[in-house]
Amino acid sequence: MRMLRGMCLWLLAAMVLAPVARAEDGYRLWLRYDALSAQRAGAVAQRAASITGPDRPSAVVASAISELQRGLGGMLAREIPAGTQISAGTVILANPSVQARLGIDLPLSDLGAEGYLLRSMTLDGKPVTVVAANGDAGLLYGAFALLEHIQRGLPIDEMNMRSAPKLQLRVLDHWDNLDGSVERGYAGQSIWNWWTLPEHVDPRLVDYARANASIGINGAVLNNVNASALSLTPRYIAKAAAIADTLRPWGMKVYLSARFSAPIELGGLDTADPLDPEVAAWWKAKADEIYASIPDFGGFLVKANSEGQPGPQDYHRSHAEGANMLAAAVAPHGGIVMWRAFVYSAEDATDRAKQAYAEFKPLDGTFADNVLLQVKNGPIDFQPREPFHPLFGAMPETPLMMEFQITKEYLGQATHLVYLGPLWEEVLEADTRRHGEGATVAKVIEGRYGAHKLTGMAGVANIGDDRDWTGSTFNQANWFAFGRMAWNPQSSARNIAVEWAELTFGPRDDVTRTVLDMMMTSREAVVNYMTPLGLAHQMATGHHYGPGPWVSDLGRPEWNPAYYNRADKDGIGFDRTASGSNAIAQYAPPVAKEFGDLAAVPDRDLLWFHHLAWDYRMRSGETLWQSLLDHYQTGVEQVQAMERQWQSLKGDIDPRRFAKTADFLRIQEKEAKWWRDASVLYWESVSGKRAPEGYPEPAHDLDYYKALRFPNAPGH
Ligand code: BDP
Repeated sequence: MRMLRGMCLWLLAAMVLAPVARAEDGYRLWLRYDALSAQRAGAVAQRAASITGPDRPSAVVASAISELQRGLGGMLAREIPAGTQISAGTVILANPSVQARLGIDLPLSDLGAEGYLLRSMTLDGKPVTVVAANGDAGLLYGAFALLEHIQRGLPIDEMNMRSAPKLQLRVLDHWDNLDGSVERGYAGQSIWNWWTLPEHVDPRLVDYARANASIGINGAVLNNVNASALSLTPRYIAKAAAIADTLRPWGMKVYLSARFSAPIELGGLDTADPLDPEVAAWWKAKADEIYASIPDFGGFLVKANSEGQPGPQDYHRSHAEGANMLAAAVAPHGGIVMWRAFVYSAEDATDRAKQAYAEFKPLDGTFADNVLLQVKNGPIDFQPREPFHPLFGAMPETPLMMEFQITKEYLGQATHLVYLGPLWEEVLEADTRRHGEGATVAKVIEGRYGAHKLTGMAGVANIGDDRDWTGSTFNQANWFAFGRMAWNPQSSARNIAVEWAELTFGPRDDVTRTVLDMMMTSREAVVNYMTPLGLAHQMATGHHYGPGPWVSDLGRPEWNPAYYNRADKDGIGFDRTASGSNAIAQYAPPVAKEFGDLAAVPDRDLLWFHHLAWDYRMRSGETLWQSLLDHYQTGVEQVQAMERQWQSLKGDIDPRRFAKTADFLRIQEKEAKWWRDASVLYWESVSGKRAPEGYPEPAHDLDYYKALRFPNAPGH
């Protein structure tokens, strides 16, 4: 007993004396700013230990200063003074007038308003670090770049870096509903505390804005594309304005998804016809009202005539007529409209993959100057793999904005570890062949081929009120990578993964190598165990979580996995060549030729474009059947390898983040097997083929998998 008491006292003393390490729960994302080693801190302090900047810092510059104080303060474990003094180790935030005052003249002409330059210099014999930019946002982004550089352990005494965004609008689309739920959200509830806004703004929103600013994101659409008209009422405009006030000092604008029928629902009109003068006037007044509360309101995002949403076609008007009417309402205030190209119709029996192109291509050149067409990366819907959307490159007179999905609706949602960088890179690197060779999707969205001015990228956010924001540590990498790709669509997914890993787990080569390897395999793994060889949309109904290749009884044909796999006794795959839906004809001729030719089409897109016999001989010499089986099994093995790799980091990663990832990888392994077994059983049942001896035995029979239901799956 005495001994026990002695031990307790000792424990208590140890707890009081030793600072209790803060549990690493992922909240800090990649902005961790942990204390550096004494040696490193000493070196950093010689270049970055105090701050000065413009005489009267704007709110955005004040954010840059506060972030430098927070970041350097954490890493150097001391207070970081900010003032007018320049001494050895001052970080100088230099806009053109600060430069003029100090007699420095760094070349800023190609940096635009948001680009920055970082330079180690000596001023009056004092070593300093200059963050130079034309505008406040550039100073903010430069401050974050400096902090990142230090966090990654890179030398700071010979810095000479410059960077400017290649796209103007770098926007998160939140599919958040006003009741706090998030469509396709797997990280908890919405971070917008709609109910208590505007009086109470959750301080978490500042951290949200910081995180976005750190990766160059400059806008957020606050509400779901399946929009409620309520978000346009005075009550909700006031709430949005409070959010805008919170995000503005971090260089971010807010946007709203607009419900096209709002003039009826809110305005009491009996039509929402875009050519009706009363309708146009209603929207104009609505825009004026919004701008009175949010002077820098970004504009509207619109999902129209898609999946039951109202739109101009309800009045036999075109998408352009609808978009242009809204564009006219926001134009006097400098606002824009992001009009989504994600449309397919219930009445139209055409291959769904063809419908958006068919709808929008003829409208090229008819949109107002302040409209961007927001196009999903592939022609169907955020699948683990799709070929690039044929609209890219096909509408030279219209600014096309990329829409990626950061939340992993069809890729295992929050639990599966899938780094999306390689998926996005694959699309951005794809050569549209529309403007000669090398006209990649990246260059198309950078606006290289048209006279239009606007450029942008949107990412459907994976953020919720979970403590770690995104439901898992590795999902944070997708938010991070989106920001990087939106800043520069020609970024390398691998480099981004390295940056993220170093910031997230600390710059340790062995850890980074392992994490990088896991990340770079993860996307191919999910393709292998869910939808190999160009299959798509095999997910079960509604929640889109597990496998459902057998589903064929839904209200609309193109909602059914069976519509996409077309599997029967004779073969599998969707014929999109000239003998089938001829969707390939929507691509530039050299691309169409490649996709249409069995000798040229990449294996990864094979069944997207071709319907083939189960015994079709692949280039590898295997039959298609054998190849499919191999891919499913490879996917499972890749997940198992990720698990082993992660376990090898035990002790190198803080316990909480380690354990959660380990648990999630176990779930992923179990579910990868589920995908393999359910899919293979179903293909066996339609083809009459059997997996060879030695192939993993499924844990259950097909009926078992068919009977699984998940009424409470999140995000649905
Ligand atoms: C699909 C989602 C659905 C979205 C739709 C969209 O399943 O929840 O509303 O896309 O992008 O992927 O509008």
